Amino acid sequence: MTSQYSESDVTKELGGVGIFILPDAASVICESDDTTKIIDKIKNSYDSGVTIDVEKANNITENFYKSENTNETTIDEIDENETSGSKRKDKEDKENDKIDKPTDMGVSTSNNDNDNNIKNNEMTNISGGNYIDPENALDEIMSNEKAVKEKSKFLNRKDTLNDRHPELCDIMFNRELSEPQDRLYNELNYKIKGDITGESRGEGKFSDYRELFENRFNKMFSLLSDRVGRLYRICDIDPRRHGGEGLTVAGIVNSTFVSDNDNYFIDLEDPDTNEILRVGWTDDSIKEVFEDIVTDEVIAVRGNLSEPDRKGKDIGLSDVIIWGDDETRRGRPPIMFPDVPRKKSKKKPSQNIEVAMIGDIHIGANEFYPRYWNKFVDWIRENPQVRYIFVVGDIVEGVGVYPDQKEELDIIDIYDQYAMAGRMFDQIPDDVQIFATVGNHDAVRLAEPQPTLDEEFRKYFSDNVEFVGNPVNINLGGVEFLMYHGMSINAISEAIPGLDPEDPIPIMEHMLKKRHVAPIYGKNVRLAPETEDYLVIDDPPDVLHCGHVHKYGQGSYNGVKMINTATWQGQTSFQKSKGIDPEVGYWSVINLSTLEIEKFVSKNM
Ligand code: D5M
Ligand code: FE
Ligand code: ZN
Repeated sequence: MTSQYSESDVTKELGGVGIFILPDAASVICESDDTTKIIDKIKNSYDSGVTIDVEKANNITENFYKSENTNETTIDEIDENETSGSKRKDKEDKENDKIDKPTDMGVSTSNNDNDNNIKNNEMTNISGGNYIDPENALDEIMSNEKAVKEKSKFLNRKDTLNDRHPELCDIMFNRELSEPQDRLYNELNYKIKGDITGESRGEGKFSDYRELFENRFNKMFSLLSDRVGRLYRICDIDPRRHGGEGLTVAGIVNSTFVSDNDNYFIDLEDPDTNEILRVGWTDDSIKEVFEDIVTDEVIAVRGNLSEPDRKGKDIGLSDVIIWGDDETRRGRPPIMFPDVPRKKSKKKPSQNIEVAMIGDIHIGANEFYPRYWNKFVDWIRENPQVRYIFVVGDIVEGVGVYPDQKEELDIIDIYDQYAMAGRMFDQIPDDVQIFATVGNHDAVRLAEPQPTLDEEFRKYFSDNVEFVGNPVNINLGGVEFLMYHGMSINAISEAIPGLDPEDPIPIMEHMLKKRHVAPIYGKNVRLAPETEDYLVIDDPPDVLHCGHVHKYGQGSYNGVKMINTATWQGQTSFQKSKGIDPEVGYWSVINLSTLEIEKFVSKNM
């Protein structure tokens, strides 16, 4: 009987559970009568989800081909080198480091710390080995002491971090920790909403973008309608019937421009028909609010529709223009953003439970500050009123996020970065619940909304860590948090005069006014073509928590508290070239009963 499996089936099967196998070995397995059994056996001997370094996979694969007595692999040498070379390396050493990118088979990036490793493409001497029955070879591999040792090394990646990153581990884990205090209050009920994780529906087609913008428009139209009596869509306007009338119309901002005569114009678009309606102002008084408008957002404008100056059946929207009003009437300005209403106070928890907020930890970066982190851990352990921690993404520094990033990496393996994060979070008492979202440095898609980390990274964290997508709404005992990493902050600050990413709060205020965390499509923000716009702020939160710009900020707008939690990473050379001067080692604490916020700074502790 010949196997119905092909080589690529085998690599896919095993790659799917994180086990790397070279095509040559796959073909040997395929030659067996009982391919399925062999695959199962391999899967079962490595717990599902275990990832094996390319280097280790090579060792195993090599064993498929060789009888016991030919050319032993270099595991011993590797171990030796890993231990002796385990000091934190200096810059020159780092230049020799190689970062293996994960392959599409789900293979781990390997920590190729030395040149003795057998590399993927450098498998030699295969044909020189004695071919043996694959099933026997497999038994042999699985009983091979060294292979078992290697396996346990991966299962215990967290425990073996000391070997690979001794200096960092020494600072954070080899120190006397204070006894954690019993937490003062019981847990609260919580509810997570607006998380794309597991809900992604877009298929990446262009038509999905149409659906995304229709959905955005519909959500905003309904928010704006609440504040305006009769609100028109552009496609509802008939120039012959409505010419000369005063009306309020909502549309997506296609573009804005100021004419040579200093008139202000907005081209509004209907998402269904793509029809454009031009709105203009001749008076300077509109300038300030006009400058706050960005492309792709949804606004409403009020004015008078002109009479078309020709007659005929083919009269369309391009024959008319709305001349906008200059004045606010009955509390309604001539240009309206969906905005958040002034908050009425809602029922809050009566106990003084506190939530700590942090972000942009950038574990794995040279510039990460472990001693500042220790201050935070100690403070949490010693403050029993804190029951929750929110983490706003960029948990790790990641790998390959920008050109030449590896020069600035202390931990060059993404799995080790998350394993380190897991160890660090383990020092937070179990009864402190952590909610963590992701940012542009984390190992998830860059396009927003971002789903949360896969299990292959989440497995390094204890049960008190709940991973969520970006953005996300978390209702904690009646208090609504909106966590959004903040990738759009740069784009918004570039689009609106007078804003500066070093001062994130006024920018976050625009998110609230626009009821959207990333209103501009393009620039440095990638939007995923989902069929629903998860980035719309459906319900105004009590607290908007962002990060990304590595600057601390705290403020309030119409009763919504805004926090930007700075970073745990010092200035990188990239940031230096851009003139970004980060604030390192900050956390905010909010009291759920009073919504009062306090700022803490590690270096002052
Ligand atoms: O972002 C850290 C800081 O660097 C933040 O101020 C944004 C800025 N940044 C990040 N990427 C870019 C690009 N591509 N251009 C300009 N400025 C950028 P972090 O996400 O931690 O790298
Ligand atoms: Fe960051
Ligand atoms: Zn970021």
